[in-house]
Amino acid sequence: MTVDIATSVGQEALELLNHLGVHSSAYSGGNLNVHTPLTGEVIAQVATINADDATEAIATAHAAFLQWRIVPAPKRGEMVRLLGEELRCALPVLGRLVTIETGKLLSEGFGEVQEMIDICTFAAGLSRQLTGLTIPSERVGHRMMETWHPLGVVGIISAFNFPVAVWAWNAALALVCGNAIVWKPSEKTPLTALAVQAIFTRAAAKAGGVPPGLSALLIGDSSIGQQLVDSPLVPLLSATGSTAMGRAVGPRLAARFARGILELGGNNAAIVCPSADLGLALRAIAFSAMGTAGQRCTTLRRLIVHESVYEALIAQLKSVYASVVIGDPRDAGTLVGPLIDERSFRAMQAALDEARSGGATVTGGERVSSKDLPHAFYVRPALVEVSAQTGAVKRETFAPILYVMKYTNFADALALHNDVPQGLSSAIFTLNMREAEEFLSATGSDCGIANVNIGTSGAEIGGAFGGEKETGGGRESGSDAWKQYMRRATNTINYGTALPLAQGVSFDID
Ligand code: UN1
Repeated sequence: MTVDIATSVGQEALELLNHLGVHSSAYSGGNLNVHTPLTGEVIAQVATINADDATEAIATAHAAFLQWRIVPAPKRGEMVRLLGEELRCALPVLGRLVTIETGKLLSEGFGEVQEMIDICTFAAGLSRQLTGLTIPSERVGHRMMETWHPLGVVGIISAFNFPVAVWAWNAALALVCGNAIVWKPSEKTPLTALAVQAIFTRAAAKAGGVPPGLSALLIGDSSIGQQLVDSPLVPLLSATGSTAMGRAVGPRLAARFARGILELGGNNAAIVCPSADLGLALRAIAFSAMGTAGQRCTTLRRLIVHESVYEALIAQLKSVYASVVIGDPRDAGTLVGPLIDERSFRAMQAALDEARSGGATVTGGERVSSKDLPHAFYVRPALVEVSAQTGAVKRETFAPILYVMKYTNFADALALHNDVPQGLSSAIFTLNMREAEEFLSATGSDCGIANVNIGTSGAEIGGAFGGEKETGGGRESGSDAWKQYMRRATNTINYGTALPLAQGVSFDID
């Protein structure tokens, strides 16, 4: 099989950037080569920022924060609503640019921008609901309450695979909460970041009253990320990436008592029970395991199947894996686009070799390329049948590899499910309510996301997103994730004339 890329991807990317209002000086003649995974060619050269410029941008963002925090929250929400409106207009163009820069399917590129719009809608509504509690006081003539205040500059470090949606999760909440934002995107995806910054600038101009530098974009290497990690002007850093990155970032944040929202590696599993609707499970597994070429944090990486349905399900999966269309993600029939780069391809092959030498049976996983595209890495997704959960099965390899295991007892399946260092997303396929409820209970899945009869990926923005264990413990997006972006104050007000002390303590100076 070969992959055929007809039109010039580079030319298309430049047209999209131009359409989105990014000036050509931002993406030509710079020192950072930007490759498209569709062909592997260099499509732009972006200038990176130096340490002094980054320091200045953080200081300017702090100054902007001091003004933004006194803008009433619903007015801040109006700005975010306008950001959502700009994104709505930009959706087809920005979505296409996401596809060209990351290799995800067009519908996934559009979906990513939709996710940005959705969080803006959520945050705009939230701007009128940043509510605290009124708490009964134990003292006569006293009232207690809780208030939520803006925090400061929020640093955002994002990964290549969701280059703009994860920024939006953080940006939309941080902004309505009264904070400034400073963003270091992945070096692999600066073009979509430039486009989003241009969109933000338009929304801010429409809103009016937005202080300059409220949202800064810092394109640079990991040293720029480290500046965000270490800056005393950044009280909260939200970082998405590998567990190794989180291990480096976490202690440095802790050393200066800064907050971190860490969204790190996942090793997500699904259990398929005897009563499962196998047709539905098959579709869910296919999307979760092969979608985005296995490059989501939430990608399904382990499948734990009851022995009674194992043969039937694996046979069907094998035929789906063998026939799935791999190719140009801009084409309507394609379901699997390219891996981001050669490094990712090598990591996939290394994991498959390790599994093979451990006795696993590997179906698929080979490179699917044309002679004309030596620098693009298209692969057939791999199904790997293993008898034990060891070695590579316990690691996250950011590629479309699905390890398949058989189980006999439900308790063993649950134990296997939880016996990995990561804890992001999980799913069970069953029509048995006891199994479903146990999976969701305190003794069930140990992940931040646990689903019934849907796959592990493709979460909506309304819920809190994040996971446990080596996934880092952070929560972004919906529910009450906004609280992390604010400073909580507990207030006690004495409206009486006496001064009773709490816990009945007496301290009489007369
Ligand atoms: C990620 O891969 O970092 O739930 C985010 C999902 C998407 C977000 C993934 N909504 O798959």
